[in-house]
Amino acid sequence: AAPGVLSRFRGALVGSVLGDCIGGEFEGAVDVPLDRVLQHLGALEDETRGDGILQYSDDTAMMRCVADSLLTRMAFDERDMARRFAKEYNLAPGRGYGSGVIQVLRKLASPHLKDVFQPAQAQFGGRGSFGNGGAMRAAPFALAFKSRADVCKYSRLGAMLTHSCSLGYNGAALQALAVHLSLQGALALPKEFINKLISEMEEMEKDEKAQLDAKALNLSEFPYCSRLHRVKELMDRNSVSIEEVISELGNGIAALQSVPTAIFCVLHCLEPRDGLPERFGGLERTISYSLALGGDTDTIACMAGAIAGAHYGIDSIPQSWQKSCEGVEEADDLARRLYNFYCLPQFEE
Ligand code: R7I
Ligand code: MG
Ligand code: MG
Repeated sequence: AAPGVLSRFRGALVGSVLGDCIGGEFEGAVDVPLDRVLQHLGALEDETRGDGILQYSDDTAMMRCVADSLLTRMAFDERDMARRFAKEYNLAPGRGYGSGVIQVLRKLASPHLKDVFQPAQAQFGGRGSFGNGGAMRAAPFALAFKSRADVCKYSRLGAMLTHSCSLGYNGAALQALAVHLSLQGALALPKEFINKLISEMEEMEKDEKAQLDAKALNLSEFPYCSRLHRVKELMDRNSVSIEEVISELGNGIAALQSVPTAIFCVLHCLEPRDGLPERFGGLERTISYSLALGGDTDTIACMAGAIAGAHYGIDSIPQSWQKSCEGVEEADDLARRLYNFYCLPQFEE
């Protein structure tokens, strides 16, 4: 039976934390053989290792800030969210933040700051960051807002607090939309799922700023759309090698090289795959496969984990995996509270 809505909400945030914690092991690795991935996952079943042994990184730290802010303010409040990012960074600066975003987080801590979007705009010579830091924390927007338009609007604004390049904030919107559709069960029809994402991104990438950024960075005119078309082509193929996925879609720290990749991981793992244990369910396959790509593994697994968790629900996630990861209980609690918020009648369209 298809999971219920609450189970999907919990699966989304817990799946996201799991991807971050489990994927951290291989972040930045060039070549990750599948046996090493399976060995790493096998060790999670060892009960002598202790609870919460795998720590979360900036991906989860910032996702929690997003969720906390939306719940406390019961709306998107950019000043509140910015303050939480800055405070979280100050409390735990060693969580593996991107090297550029640190400067933004320091500026956001200033009580004299008038425009909270300004520090992000000063990054990388004034174009802003195209890193995947906006996308990695975007899932809670899909749990807080009902309409597709609101999910897009607020996930983009939330990303703009640190990422003012359109590739950065449009990547965040793509990730939030993928979670939004998955929560609604849209992955039951994978072709329609990818087509919906493409048509949403066509609208987003028509925007003047998006066109200017794409040109300045020497990309095609509709960079996300063209990657999503490649995802679609890869979906149609019987066998795809890891090398092809990396060369067609990327596995890097830029949002463009990681959000479509995470979406592909989910779609590819809807079915059993060679090399992955038969006992694995879809979420386990998705996270294992994301790790085997190497590169920005914590973030790709975190984004894929959120989309997959929203599809398969919380009961698909092994207890041993949940126990091994720091911050799972907190994520589960945030998901339950976001569910209650989502269900409030005054937020009906
Ligand atoms: O995007 P961001 O928050 O980093 C997130 C990543 C995730 O993988 C996390 O797990 C963590 O490891 O970091 O942080 P940014 O510093 O904004 O961007 C990340 C990196 O992307 C930067 O340090 C740059 O190397 C690169 N980058 C750019 N390089 C050149 N020009 C981002 N934008 C640019 C750019 O415009
Ligand atoms: Mg990280
Ligand atoms: Mg990362």
